[in-house]
Amino acid sequence: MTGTIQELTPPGRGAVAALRLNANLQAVTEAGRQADRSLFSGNRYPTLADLPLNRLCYGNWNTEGLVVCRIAEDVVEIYPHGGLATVQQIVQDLAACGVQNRPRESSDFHSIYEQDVLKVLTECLTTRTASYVLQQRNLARSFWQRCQNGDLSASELETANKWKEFGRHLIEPWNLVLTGLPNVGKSSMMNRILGYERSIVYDQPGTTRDLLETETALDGWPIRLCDTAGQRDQSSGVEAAGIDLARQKLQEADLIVLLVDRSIPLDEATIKLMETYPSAILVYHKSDLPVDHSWSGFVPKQECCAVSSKTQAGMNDLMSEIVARLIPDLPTAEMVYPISPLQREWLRMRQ
Ligand SMILES: Nc1nc2c(ncn2[C@@H]2O[C@H](COP(=O)(O)OP(=O)(O)OP(=O)(O)O)[C@@H](O)[C@H]2O)c(=O)[nH]1
Ligand SMILES: [Mg+2]
Repeated sequence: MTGTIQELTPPGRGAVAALRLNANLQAVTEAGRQADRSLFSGNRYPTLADLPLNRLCYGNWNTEGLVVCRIAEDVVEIYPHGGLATVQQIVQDLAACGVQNRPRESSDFHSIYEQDVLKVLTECLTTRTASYVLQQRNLARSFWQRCQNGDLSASELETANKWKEFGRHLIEPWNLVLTGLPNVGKSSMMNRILGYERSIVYDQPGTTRDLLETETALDGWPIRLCDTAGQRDQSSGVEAAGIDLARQKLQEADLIVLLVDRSIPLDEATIKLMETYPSAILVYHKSDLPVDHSWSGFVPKQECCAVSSKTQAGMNDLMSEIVARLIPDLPTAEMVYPISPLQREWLRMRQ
């Protein structure tokens, strides 16, 4: 039995996938019966061999609903939903019938480039980041071709390197980690930023034990927000393990938000935290409560925002500050920079 099956859509997430089967459909159907594989079965047209020409036909492949269209005597296009498992199942079932998997057309630079960018596009989490990927798709093709040939100027290389991290974050969220002593309101702030109750809030210290990560978007930028166990030295068991995890997470953070509660006396543990994270955004939390007198005259090193998760006062300013710190600058419309691991590798080879 000869014949080929080819994936037409690039790998990655998508609503619909497309595959093209090129084979004698009668022979494939017969081979399917012998191999005990349930290939296509339609409501009106029971097997692939029964399909009429140029008509979209609904049916099932195993248990998955899909659409097929016979576009020539020996050619059927198959449109399952875009999950990887279904596509693999179709390819495997046909392989069991002797149909070969033909690689995607990817031999020339343009199709490699196009597939790579389309994969990035399917991984974008927001329309804002997708608009940057689309801009690069049209702008950067000749740039990357010249990069292959070693024809980039020093200033082009410099620009590409400068915006490399920005390009990476178009599909990888920035890591934002909340920290502070127990009970300062980290979980309350997490819920306020997200707009729903993700994290347990309770009036006793030591409530959050594990890391709680959730993806969200601020101003159209993808952010992985992490709530952590409150840091205190006299802890043991599960709580101490949670604090260890929190400290590791803080090392990987792109930005730390350090919360302090000025309604209670300023103590050594709070001062130590402020010294440990000098580049954090410092949040004077629970700003709806009166400030304890021990804070008078205290001037921290960090930028600070007064915020109340209870009344939401200061919340918008804090969100703007987070975005300004993570993305202080934007590339202009004519700048080219890498947006995928493959493009970063192309750039690395030219350094
Ligand atoms: N007045 C006031 N109370 C708040 C505010 N934010 C949180 N709280 C209260 O502070 C207490 C602790 O809040 P959490 O959000 O659980 O604090 P946490 O920092 O996550 O605590 P741990 O997980 O134990 O480290 C709760 O009783 C909250 O209702 C605020 O802005 N103003
Ligand atoms: Mg908590």
